[in-house]
Amino acid sequence: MKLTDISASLVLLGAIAVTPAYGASVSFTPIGSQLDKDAINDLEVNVDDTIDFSFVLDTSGLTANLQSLDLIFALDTSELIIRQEFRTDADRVAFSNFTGSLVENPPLGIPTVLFKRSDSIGVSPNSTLEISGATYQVLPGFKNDGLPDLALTVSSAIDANGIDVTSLFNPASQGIDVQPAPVPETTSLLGFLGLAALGTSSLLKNCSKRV
Ligand SMILES: [Ca+2]
Ligand SMILES: [Ca+2]
Repeated sequence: MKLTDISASLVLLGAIAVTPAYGASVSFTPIGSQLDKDAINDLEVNVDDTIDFSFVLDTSGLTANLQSLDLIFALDTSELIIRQEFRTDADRVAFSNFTGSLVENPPLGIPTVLFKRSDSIGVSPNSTLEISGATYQVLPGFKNDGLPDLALTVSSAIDANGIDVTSLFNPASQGIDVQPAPVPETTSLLGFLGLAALGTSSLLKNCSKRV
């Protein structure tokens, strides 16, 4: 996949639901769940919660070693602050070359980094390895806006034969929206307000009787 395709991939993120992976994938946990009507998976959290994420590479279905892997990683730093991010020892062994560079004019409008991994040997097919981990903390003002707060896209994958195997990674993208607990339904909120009003009026009546 070319860099010019990145925008299209990321724009599609919000509409892609996470499906069980039977082939190659790069995915993160927790995957969240569907808590509302927008397509992106959600994670219900509170301010100051810390969330530990684990990022896993699965090379199932490839026919030759994976020698090059480019990942686009976006984080909404207005909702999540980085407490720690690290590569695992397994990742360092598997990919001796590693770079990270900021993507200019990120399509989602949130800080986005292109991480490139490569190695002369790489990772054999049908392997699973945790490549990185991170801890993020929820910032005040986080919201349910149906947009990814954390998004991961496989932008390029090349095997030992020089074949572009990017399309074998499924899903190609994963995202999650951290959000607060749902607010009460409008009807029950109105009911509550009605009861409150009744309570106020009877209180006033009682007061006026005493006067
Ligand atoms: Ca959702
Ligand atoms: Ca959010």
